Amino acid sequence: MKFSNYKILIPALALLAGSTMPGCKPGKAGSSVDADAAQKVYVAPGKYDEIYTFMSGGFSGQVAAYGIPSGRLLKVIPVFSQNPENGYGYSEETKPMLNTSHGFVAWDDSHHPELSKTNGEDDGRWLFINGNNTPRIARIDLTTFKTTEIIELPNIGGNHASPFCTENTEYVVGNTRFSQPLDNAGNDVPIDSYKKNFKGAVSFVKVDKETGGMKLAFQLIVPPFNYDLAHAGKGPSHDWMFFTCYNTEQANTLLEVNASQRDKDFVMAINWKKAEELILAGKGTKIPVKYAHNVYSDKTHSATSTIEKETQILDVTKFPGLVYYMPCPKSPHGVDVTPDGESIVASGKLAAVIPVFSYKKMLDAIAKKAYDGMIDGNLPVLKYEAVLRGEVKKPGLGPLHTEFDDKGFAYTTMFVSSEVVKWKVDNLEIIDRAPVFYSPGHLSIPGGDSKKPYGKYVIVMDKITKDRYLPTGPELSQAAQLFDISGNKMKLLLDFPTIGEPHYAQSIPADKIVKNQVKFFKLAENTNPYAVKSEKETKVVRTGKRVDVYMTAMRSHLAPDNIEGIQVGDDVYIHITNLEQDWDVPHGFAIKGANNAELLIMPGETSTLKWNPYQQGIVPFYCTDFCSALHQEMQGYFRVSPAGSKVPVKFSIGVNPVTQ
Ligand code: K7E
Ligand code: CUA
Repeated sequence: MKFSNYKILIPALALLAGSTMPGCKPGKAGSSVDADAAQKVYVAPGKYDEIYTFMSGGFSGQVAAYGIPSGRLLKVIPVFSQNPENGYGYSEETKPMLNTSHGFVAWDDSHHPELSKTNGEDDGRWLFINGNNTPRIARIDLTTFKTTEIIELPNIGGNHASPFCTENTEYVVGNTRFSQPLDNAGNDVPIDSYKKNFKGAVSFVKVDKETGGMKLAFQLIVPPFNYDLAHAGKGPSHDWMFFTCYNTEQANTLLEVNASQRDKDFVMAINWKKAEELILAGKGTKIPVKYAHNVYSDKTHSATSTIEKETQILDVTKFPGLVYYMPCPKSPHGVDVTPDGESIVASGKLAAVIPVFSYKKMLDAIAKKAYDGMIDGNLPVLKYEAVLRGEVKKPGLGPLHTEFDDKGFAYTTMFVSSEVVKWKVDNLEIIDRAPVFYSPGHLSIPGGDSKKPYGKYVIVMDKITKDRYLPTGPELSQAAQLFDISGNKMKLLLDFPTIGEPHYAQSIPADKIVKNQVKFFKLAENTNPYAVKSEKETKVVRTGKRVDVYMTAMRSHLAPDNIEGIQVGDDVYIHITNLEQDWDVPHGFAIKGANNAELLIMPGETSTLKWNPYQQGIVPFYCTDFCSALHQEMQGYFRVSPAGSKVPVKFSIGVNPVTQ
């Protein structure tokens, strides 16, 4: 979301909210930082941070892991974008991770990291994240910090309301931002036939309890609104999932104006348990689709990509009791469920209040049929007053997202008035507001969307940072701001720039992750077909125009390091096994002039670089990671001869090969 989208809205908002613009564009924060702030974020050299924060990279397509409270960047985890830094999406083993029904798509826009949950609590096993542009959900294994699975979602456009976990990670769920005709339903239609031909589809991806493996279980076909965000119920509301909808006007052009007409849009409530039962009872309809399912193995150290051909759908208009709509002012964005699962908070970007819906009242309204009309004939709209627990009054301008602490408070970001507002969940009274710099999107409290928030900090992610950091030309970084929320008043502690544009982040106490870390891969368990387990096994094999180089890396040499008999026009596959069996000893590999990135090979892993030599000559290669005192010696040469040359294939290390 870019600030420019809001330029037109600001006058409208000012009208809506009266003239009060609390906290709008305050001056520098210098004076509002306490003297002990530095001490609170100082993590001494050699000490660990208390919290991991996983921040989406937005248009970088990746995830960044930070330590909190220091704000130190620990790692960029490549997910949807190729990453030349370690060869993700460049090596033969990882290329299949970025395969889709559209072919190789080496970029995406990632917004919402979601930690896996057990009993509504973050369990530190996996991190899911959405690809917004070419709809996908990825799973990162938090024992290795590697992306190990990506599943594409058919029938949708803009996988934005995604991926949100149910209470025990039974499903990760995603919904469409850009409704569209279903993939195979004769979709060459006029765009202005939107209301008739376009649909939304909610994807329920089943997650295996043991392995985390994902499977597209079913999709619910829903009215063609723009579905923006979601959260699952928990505790009493376990069976339900809540989605914000905007563009309930069903406009297909100039949404800036045409999707801001109605006073209220909706929160859509789906009884996913009931949908699951219907599917199990065989009520789903199988339809042909095409989507990729990519899985990475830590044993073969490679990914496979399978194109799946079918999904099951349920048209919600045919099954009463599945879907209800709660009216929500106005163009709602975030929807968040309180830790007790009793209240649903929806933030209307253009609304002057924050409505808080009651789950109990929703059930009552359903039982009493307190309806305010129907959508598509038989999808009930519940009466606003019947489902409302109350409104947070005068919260500020442009409420977007809410998280919760462990003491009964909620924290909501205000995009337009650039502040975080703290309010009490039980009586909806505002008790504090803090300026942020500037235009916050999401915020993250450790465990803040779970049943058991850890509290202590809130990290607010800001879109605009002009005047906050040393300038870097026209493009300035986005930022995160860390607040101490242990006391009554929020206290700003720290600012730090981020990777890409962070939308959401999730944060978790470090001990839930540290104890499960994989330090290296066991060589004995490496089943990559091109692995070699010792230098003795290294070889170079020509098969027609294909040459396979089976190479090893070990401090401080690559074996073999003199290779001849390569020819112009060959497809050369260099398979490198890192023989090290120790923590933190990767080796790198790069070839002069190769139209590819380097590889970074973890201990015990095998990784393959494809190279097409196009001219004759001597071509050096080397290790790119300063791995030992003799790292600079870790190098070698290829000899490339003309196509059809008589130079035989030869490889060696430690001797000068005889030239013929
Ligand atoms: Cu508010 Cu994509 Cu979750 Cu950005 S979204 S901020
Ligand atoms: Cu291996 Cu440098």
